[in-house]
Amino acid sequence: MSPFSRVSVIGLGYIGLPTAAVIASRGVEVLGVDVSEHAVNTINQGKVHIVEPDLDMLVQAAVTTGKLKASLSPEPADAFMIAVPTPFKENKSPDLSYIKAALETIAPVLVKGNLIVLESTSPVGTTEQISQWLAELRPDLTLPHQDGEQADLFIAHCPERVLPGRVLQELVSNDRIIGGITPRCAERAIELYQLFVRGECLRTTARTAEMAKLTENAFRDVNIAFANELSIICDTLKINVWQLIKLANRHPRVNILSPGPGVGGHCIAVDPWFIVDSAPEQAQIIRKAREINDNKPLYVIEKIRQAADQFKKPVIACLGLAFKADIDDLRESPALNIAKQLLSENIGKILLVEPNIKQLPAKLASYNAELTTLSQALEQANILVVLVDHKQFKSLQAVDVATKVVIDTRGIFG
Ligand code: SAJ
Repeated sequence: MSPFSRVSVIGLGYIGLPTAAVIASRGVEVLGVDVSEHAVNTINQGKVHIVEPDLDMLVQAAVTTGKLKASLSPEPADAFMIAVPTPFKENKSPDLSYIKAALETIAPVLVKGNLIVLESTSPVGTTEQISQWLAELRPDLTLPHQDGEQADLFIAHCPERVLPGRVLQELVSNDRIIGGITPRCAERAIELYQLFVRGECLRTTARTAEMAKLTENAFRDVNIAFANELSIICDTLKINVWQLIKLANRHPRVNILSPGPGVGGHCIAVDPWFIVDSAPEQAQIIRKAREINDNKPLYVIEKIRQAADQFKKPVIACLGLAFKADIDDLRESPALNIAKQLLSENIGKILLVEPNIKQLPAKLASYNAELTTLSQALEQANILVVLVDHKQFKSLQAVDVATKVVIDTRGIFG
């Protein structure tokens, strides 16, 4: 018999809600807890407040069968999964305040034998810190950082690793790294994940699990920085970077990623800073990669300024605002920031094309900007800036843009 008849998920965002719904779909009772009344009410109506393929159907089914409920306040459960944001502060040091607030919320309902799993991407040492915080919040319970395998509570880290746009498949099929403060903590967490994960559950320590997740995203960031640096070098040397990468990637041990207008989203542009913060002297390539990727949007803006200088009345169409292809997610999007900067500079008429959204975000509202269709943009613009490789843009032919100056940051025209 599974020791988990009731699971509570704290934080019902891009990770917590899909996780809660998948566990509920396995017949386990799930209580999701969130601070947002809007999120809680929406979920209890069987609807979703975030966009992710098929999530709406899964949540509706889980709520209809009564297995998934959302609430503003916690209740007792066998396991608590914490999936709250871990942003960084102004000085790029990690902000763990959401984790601390989640612990303060659940502390009163914890009982001996409970498992607490941290899913949020976190700096090394956070899981141990959770154990220390819980010791302060519940002095009547024993914790694994002090009492080891004899402790009343089990605490582990199992970092989320799903790719936005493929969350429901990857939640089930990805291997999971599960790090316990003690080996039994990890074993207990593995039992929980085996309720819904088909991939392998790999046991390690909490610190290694924390570092593994940061390493995965820093690895990708460094590789994207390499591609972005290459694109700037190739501009200088008048070489087509896309053709160059295609050729170099024919080597059996070379696999260069794609340059772009910068790195967006809530993960890759954030997590490497946690490594830099923990080991500032040693983390040299990782820091430099972050800087290179953060500077890429400025380079793109400069290219657009130079193109605009060639026209009396520049009309600049920005193709795409999302942080990557074929999603509606504008969080930390370099494309959105580039568009915002252009609007603020008054360098010409700016047309914004984003087929995946119906309304512009508030961030752009103050500029009197409007969403434009792709065909309107093609009619009106003399400069086209490809910022996202959405499928609608990839179907454009060279003849469609033959009369325009094209700044193609994603290589859709090769
Ligand atoms: N990008 C490029 N060039 C590339 C690949 C990506 O410029 O060749 C850009 C994208 O356009 C985007 C950003 O990088 O702006 C990040 O996109 P992504 O697809 O690389 O990653 P995310 O942020 O959607 O998800 C990542 C994933 N991590 C890895 O692939 C190592 C995912 O598995 C993690 O779960 C997620 O971060 C997370 O939550 O940490």
